[in-house]
Amino acid sequence: MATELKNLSSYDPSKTPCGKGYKVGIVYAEWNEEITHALRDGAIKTLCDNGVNAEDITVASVPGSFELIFGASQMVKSGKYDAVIAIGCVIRGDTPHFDYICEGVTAGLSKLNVEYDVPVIFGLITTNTLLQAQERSGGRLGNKGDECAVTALHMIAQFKHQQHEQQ
Ligand code: DLZ
Repeated sequence: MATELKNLSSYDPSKTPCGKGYKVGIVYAEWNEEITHALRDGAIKTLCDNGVNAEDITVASVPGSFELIFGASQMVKSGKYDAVIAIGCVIRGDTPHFDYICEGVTAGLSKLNVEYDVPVIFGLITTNTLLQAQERSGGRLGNKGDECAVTALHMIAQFKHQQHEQQ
């Protein structure tokens, strides 16, 4: 994430689609909850600030980031949502576990994006330190949850109608 150059919370509201009537699923991991709860709350606030009704947002938790794949998959397959935001935080430790989780989640969420017609937004923070994660979850570099929410709105606005026309 080249976020030293871009605050994750900065977006132009005048260029952000209104989310009225959009249905959004959010799945977040409880691992590193200090970070993921802040990301989740940022995403919810930004969706609501841009017109999404609170009752049109469904939130589910999973134990760790690896389970985001299953959680997002269930939401996508339910057919209830126009977009799904997957939120997690993986902090590098002393073992290669970090790499396996990051690669697994990235591949799993990517597969969903290719195989289904519901955009899955990548809200996984992958950092070397807790401080770097804090900086990206409401700290110095903004909140990646905000960025995910705005991305979801753009993806829905861009593709929802096209899909309905194809059906
Ligand atoms: C096991 C593990 C480790 C070491 N680190 C993290 C992490 O930094 N962030 C995270 O979201 N989850 C971590 N996990 C848990 C895995 O994602 C997963 O929940 C377990 O391996 C069980 O499948």
